[in-house]
Amino acid sequence: MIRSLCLVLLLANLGAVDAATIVNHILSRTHISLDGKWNYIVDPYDSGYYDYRSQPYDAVPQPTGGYFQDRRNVPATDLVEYNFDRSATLVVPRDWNSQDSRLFYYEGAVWYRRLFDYSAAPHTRVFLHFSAANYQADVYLNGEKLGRHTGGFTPFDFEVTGKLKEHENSLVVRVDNRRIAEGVPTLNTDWWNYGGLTREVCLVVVPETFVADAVVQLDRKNPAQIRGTVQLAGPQLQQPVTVTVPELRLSATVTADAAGRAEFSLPVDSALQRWSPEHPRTYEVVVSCPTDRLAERIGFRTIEVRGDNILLNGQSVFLRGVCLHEENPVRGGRAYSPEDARQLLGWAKELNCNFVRLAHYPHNEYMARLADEMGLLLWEEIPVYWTIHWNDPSTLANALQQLEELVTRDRNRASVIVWSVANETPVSAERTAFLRRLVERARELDGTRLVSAAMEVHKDPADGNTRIVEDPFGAFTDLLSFNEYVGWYDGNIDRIGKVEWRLKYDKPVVITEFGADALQGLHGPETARFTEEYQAALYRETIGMLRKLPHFRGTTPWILCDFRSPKRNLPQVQDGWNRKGLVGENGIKKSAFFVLKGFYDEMAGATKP
Ligand code: GCB
Repeated sequence: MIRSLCLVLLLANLGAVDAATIVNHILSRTHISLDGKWNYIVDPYDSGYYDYRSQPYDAVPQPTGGYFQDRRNVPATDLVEYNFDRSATLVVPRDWNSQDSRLFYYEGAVWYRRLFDYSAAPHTRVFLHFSAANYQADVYLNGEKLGRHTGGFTPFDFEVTGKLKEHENSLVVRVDNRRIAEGVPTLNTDWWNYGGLTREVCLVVVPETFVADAVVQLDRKNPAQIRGTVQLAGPQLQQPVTVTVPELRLSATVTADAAGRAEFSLPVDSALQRWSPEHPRTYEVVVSCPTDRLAERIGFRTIEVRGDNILLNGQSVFLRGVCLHEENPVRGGRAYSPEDARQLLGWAKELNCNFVRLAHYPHNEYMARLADEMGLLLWEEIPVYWTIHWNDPSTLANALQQLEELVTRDRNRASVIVWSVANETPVSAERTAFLRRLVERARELDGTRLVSAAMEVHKDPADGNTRIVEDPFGAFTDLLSFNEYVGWYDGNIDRIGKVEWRLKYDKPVVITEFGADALQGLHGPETARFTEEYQAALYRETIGMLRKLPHFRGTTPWILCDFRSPKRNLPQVQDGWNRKGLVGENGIKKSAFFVLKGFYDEMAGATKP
């Protein structure tokens, strides 16, 4: 579905994105794929972007150079020092690091170029859609700059109606993955900074007036009705809009207002089967108007917090979770495909999870769609990670933009129950104000889900065994969710049994990380770091401790699979990998996998630990 123009103008006002309109839910639309082999030029000195006085070539009306021009068949008399036609190719979608060994550690600019034909159909509009590009993308079509997008994990697009030729359109994208201090994330993270066109690129063709967005949910306050909004875009806005759920014989027709917006509600009765991990039932929902039709499968459920309980469809649920990075450890590189999603979520299912934390940034759209189908609840997050620039308005604007792009993409997914706005951020008034703005925005965009963040634990200076969670930001979240590393960064395993917890808030407690590094196949005594035995013992002890923790309602241990991190340099053990996975880089499960599975098998029958 394609988002409304007004939202885009709002984004433009934030100064974070130039995109003309956002195409969303492309998987439910007919689209023309531009995936496959793209020619590429590695440009570490930005020679294709700046002239020798460091002025961008694309900033003046008569550019004198720049790779975006894609000069081809150049006469021998002309001086042109690049040639896409003679350059090698990279596959899109995929990160560049795992396709060309010279690019393994590369952080900088790479120019991508794709040629394609297009036959325009009358009375249609065309959007060029990117499912993600890390981190900044400058996009040019036939020598014209379409715009720039900042943020590595969310979709964006540009309207290209009237700009396409029948033959050999030249699409050039400069992708720059340099880490920047004021970015989201900032310079320092514990994951690999994969660069490139990491997700699909396509053309989406829609009618002149089209369904730009449709939000369809079970009403949180009154679950006897499905409620939603439809947004039309185009010249004929005041049209009738019909929403139907054919399997339930539900239908409502409303007329969109002058701004193209329509609100609807559908009464539901006992025939509606609620979506849940045990019964992941979805229904086809069709949104149509005289000029357009859109259909997608949507599940209906409620999620809320009452006291220290998390209620799914009004029933208490214990979250048997695990964290995931968007990485395929066995093949190497960013996960990007439905098959990758199936492998990762399949392991989570084997653990007997009903919940997955997609850390630390928005994962590809297949994850949430497959989670809907497989019956996994999701925690989705934006990369407000560690110590970003809390006082920089452009950092906040960028974080808000990434949040909007994520929420707008996934708010019809029944699997998603939590929007997380941050991970392990240091307490300060500026930080709390920044995060509160994100919470407010998440609630404005979607009033039906929980909002939280992974917070930190502090030590009681007066008592070496007491750990405190008192972050003032906890007053604004629905869950008391925090990461703890007692037994790994905080003492040895023997400390775990001695720890006393002081939690400031009476909210459902979800431990969003605990864990220990272990090299798959490295064995030794339980006291020896990096052995499978140490990791398994830490899991056993931690589970014992958590069972006694007041308000304990779920956990997502760190992490399902080993993942690459340039911070992890211990030879013969880490070699550039964070080894806290329950599954090794070879796809083999470590002992701790089975310890956690044992706990989850037991919890699957219970609602309280
Ligand atoms: C954390 C971070 C996570 C790291 C993990 C670790 O607290 O949230 O991103 O990878 O610890 O392994 O240290």
